[in-house]
This record gives sequence, C-alpha cells and structure tokens, in this order.
Amino acid sequence: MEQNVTEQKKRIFSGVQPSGNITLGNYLGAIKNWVSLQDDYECIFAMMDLHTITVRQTPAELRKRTLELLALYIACGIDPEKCTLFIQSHNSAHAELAWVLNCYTYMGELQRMTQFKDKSARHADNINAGLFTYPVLMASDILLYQTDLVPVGKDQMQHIEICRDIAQRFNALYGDVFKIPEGLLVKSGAKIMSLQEPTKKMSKSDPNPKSFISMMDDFNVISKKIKSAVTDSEGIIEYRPDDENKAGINNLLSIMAVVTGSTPEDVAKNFSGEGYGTFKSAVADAVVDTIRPIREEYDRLIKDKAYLQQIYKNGAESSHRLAQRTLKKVYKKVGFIVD
Ligand code: ATP
Ligand code: LTN
Repeated sequence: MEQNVTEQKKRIFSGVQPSGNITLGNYLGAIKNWVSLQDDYECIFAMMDLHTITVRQTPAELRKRTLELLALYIACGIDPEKCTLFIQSHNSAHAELAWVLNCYTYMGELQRMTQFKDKSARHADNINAGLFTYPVLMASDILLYQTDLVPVGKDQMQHIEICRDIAQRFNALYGDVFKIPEGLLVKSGAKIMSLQEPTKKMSKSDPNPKSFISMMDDFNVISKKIKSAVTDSEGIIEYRPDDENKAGINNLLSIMAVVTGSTPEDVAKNFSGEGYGTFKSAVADAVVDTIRPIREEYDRLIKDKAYLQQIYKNGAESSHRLAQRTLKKVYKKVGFIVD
C-alpha cells in the first residue's frame, strides 16, 4: 500500500555542482526550495561532479567539496530518509546516456546557450567540448529518471528548454521513451544578484569573493560583505525591479524578503525613510540568522564521514537501479544489443 502511494508521487530531480563554496544564491534559488518539496514529491538530488570538470578543478578540492555539498544539503534540511542523494559520477548511466543524446543534439542549439557563451568568455583558454555539450549531460541527468519537475534557479531555464527539445525529438523518432520534464522556479529568490555588480547573478565561481555570500563564510565576513554591497547614490529605499540604477537595493530587498518570508515591496515599506546603513545592517542580521542553524548542523555532519559515505553509497545504488530502466530502453531503441 505504502509503495503505491510513493509510486503515485511526481518525481523531482535537481542538483548543484560542487564547483565552489555554495552561495546564498544557490541556497535561496535552489536548495531551500527542495526542502519544501520533499514531502510531496519523490525527490532525487545529486552532487553534479561530472559537470564541474568542464572548468578546471583542483582534484583534492573537488573531492572535498563534493562531500561538503552533501553535508550542506542535509544541513539545509534535505532528509536522506525521504530523498535519494548521490554523487553523479557514481552512476555511469549519466555519461552513457549523454553520449547517446549528443548524437541527437545539434551544434546550432548548443551554440545558443547563454551559459556556454558566458563561460567560454570567462575561460577563453579552455573552451572544451565538455563545456559545449554541458546541457546534454544535464538533459541526461533529468531524463534518466523520468523526471516530472526540475526545481532550479532562473539561469537554468534555458537548459530545461533544450532538455525538453532533445526528449521530444527522441520520442518523435522512437516512441514514448522519455517523460517531458518541466522546470520549477521559486516565486522569489530565483535570481540573487552579485553584491558588487548587481546586474549580474551571484555566482560561486566569481573571482571576486566580495560579490557573493558563501554559506561557509564567517558571520562577520557575511555582515561586512552585505554592508559593502554596491547600491546607488539616491538614498531612497524603494523596490523598482525595472530600474537598473536600483539593482543593488532591489537585490538587498529581495534577499531580505526571502529570508524573512515577506515581499520586497513590504520590506521597502518597512524601511522607507531609513538610511542605507541601517537597512544593510538589518539585512546582514537576517541573513546571518538564516545561515547560523544551517552552519551548526553542517559543522556536526561534516565530521561524520562514515554517515555521509553510507548515504552516498545507498544513493548510488538506488539511482543506478532507477536509471538503468531508462538507459536499457534507450539502448534497445537505438539498436544496441541489450540482453
Ligand atoms: P557556477 O558559478 O560554478 O556556474 P553557480 O553558483 O551558478 O555556479 P550552479 O551549481 O550552477 O551555481 O547552480 C546550482 C543551483 O543554484 C541552480 O539551480 C541555479 O539555478 C541556482 N542558482 C545559482 N546561482 C543563483 C542565484 N544567483 N540566484 C538564484 N539561484 C541561483
Ligand atoms: N547545470 C545545473 C546543475 C545541474 C542540474 C542538473 C540541475 C546539472 N545537472 C540536472 C538540475 C538538473 C546548474 O545549476 N548549474
């Protein structure tokens, strides 16, 4: 009976790359949202290590960060009893399906991807084929699990679109092999901006550490970063999402709104007439209050390597079982000998 209930639940897949210290943007735009979904959906969350090597990584650091990311997922409230948590490279089906789907994806489609254009501009000395086909690996991650919904930040919606296109193309050729997934955006916090260049998204691989808040930063560093966030010279606290000059204040209002469960408009009302200094201090305090309990839990978990290992090992096994069903189907359809 219980099994029946689980089978009826819609399935969710998502992940974050262990490519740097997780930022407040990653938390508010992605992970926080996952926590609220885990009771109503069958959830699979992964540490996307295969994706990270599209940009050069230091091997020892990548290993360390992958485990830290798992501990952080759990510290943020993801329950390993309810969700499948695994490391992408532990399940070879991801790379296998990606190869097949590469042969069903056009160069022209990939050339249009904003993330590819951004990252190849930032890493001009290493524009590798993996960076180019990154969205195909991401499509494979999603399609392997017959995923219904993919909760991500706004910047990833273009990748969800191409995933749907690839799946539809494949289905048109071979019948209903893949479920067509949908992206799921958070209502607020879907795009937290850089504290130094508030028209750009906050990114964990930004070379300027003052531009992002890491979930691992010291609390006084977090405060300092918020207090030195770029704003404007107007000195008026108002939420004007379409006014680029207000990008810094809009961003702080949005952050304050998500961490306090309010709206940017209401926060602006509460602080109207106040100076930027007072407002920034309040935002800093609210952000620290949000991060503090997560960090305490994280500090406890990261010491328990055996526990973390047991979780990712179980996750590898269950994800492998689920993924093989789709991979076998795909192999059969394209003409590989399966049994
Ligand atoms: P990188 O800088 O290495 O590209 P990133 O910080 O952009 O990394 P990802 O690992 O690519 O983070 O993204 C993980 C998740 O966090 C995705 O769902 C993404 O949409 C979300 N996310 C990333 N940055 C932000 C942001 N600034 N605001 C809201 N959500 C974000
Ligand atoms: N590209 C994603 C990380 C990612 C992902 C996925 C997210 C890789 N594969 C599958 C959702 C589903 C990013 O957030 N940068």
